[in-house]
Amino acid sequence: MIRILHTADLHLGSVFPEFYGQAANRRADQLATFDRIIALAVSRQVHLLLVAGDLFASPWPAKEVVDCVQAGFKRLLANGILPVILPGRSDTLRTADGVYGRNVFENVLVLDPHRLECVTLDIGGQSLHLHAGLAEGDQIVWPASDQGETAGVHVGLLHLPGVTASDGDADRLIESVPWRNGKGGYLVAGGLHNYREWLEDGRIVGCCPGSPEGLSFAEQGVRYCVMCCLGSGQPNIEKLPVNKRFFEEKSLDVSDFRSMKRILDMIRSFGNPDLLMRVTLTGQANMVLNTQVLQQQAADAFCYLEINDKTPLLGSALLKKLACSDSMCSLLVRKAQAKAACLPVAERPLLEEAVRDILERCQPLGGDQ
Ligand SMILES: [Mn+2]
Repeated sequence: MIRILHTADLHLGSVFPEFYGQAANRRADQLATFDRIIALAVSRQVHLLLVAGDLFASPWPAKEVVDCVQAGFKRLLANGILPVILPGRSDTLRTADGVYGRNVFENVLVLDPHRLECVTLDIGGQSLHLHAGLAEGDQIVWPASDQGETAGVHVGLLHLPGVTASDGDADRLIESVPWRNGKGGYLVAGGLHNYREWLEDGRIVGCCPGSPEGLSFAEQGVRYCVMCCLGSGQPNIEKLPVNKRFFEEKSLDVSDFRSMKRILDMIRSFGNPDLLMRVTLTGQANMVLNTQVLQQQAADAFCYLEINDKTPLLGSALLKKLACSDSMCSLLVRKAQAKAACLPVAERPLLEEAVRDILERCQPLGGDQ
């Protein structure tokens, strides 16, 4: 039995410009997740760790990132585990001075997809053929050989183009795997940032584990690397959770909340230091919501918090009430409503944003306390 642990799309050293103060912490999380993958490879006593592209976020990762990866690979090699890397789009080999061209990873097998390589390894007397495929545009090219016929286990490595490729596109690409009709073949894929597996007649023929540490709100929930056992029978896979933190999105209908304090308490009740959370406020608010104040006062309950206010303002029952009141804001509200009525629909959000901004300042804590 050949045991393989495979991952892809770690994007170590990502810049994370959208996460403000959390960017450095996220980079540390990524390295912690990389270490967890190394530890899993060791504890599961695999023969190979395969990375199907985008190990690094760029071909020129920072020294501390390279140091951490070097240390991890050394640990694997000391345990008789071979690291195999297929460069991806982010850490392409096509850059002369890139990380893979500097001989920094001794005894690590780096496959060049542009060379259409097929490498055969001897794993405890069993032949393992590693085929590095190249996905470009809407085509995949595989090394030309009599691969389907050669005895042993066949594993293809492929970095698929575009994280946004639709399921159908990916399926169509996968259909081109030349040894898929042979026995024991398996495809290790990267490039899709969320988990995907491909079955044929109930038998697993390939798997893309997704990013092991989410990079954005498009990569939510538990993240995995995949353990695969290959031998004479069907491949057998196991999903192993590896992520340090979790992305999650929630929508909160605020129609029944009478104060900002209540909304704040509710958002805080979702809190978890391992959560990168996006809360979207919906419904009809009973007060002018100040998302900045909510965000500031709830942020410490999360690793990262983002609040989006999608409640309507101009035209809401709240503003109708405000327009008729004798408060300082009523004149502003009436003028804004009159202005909105003659503005093209596309320009109303800007006006709404301006009115919201002013009203927030007039009523910083809003509603009944
Ligand atoms: Mn990627």
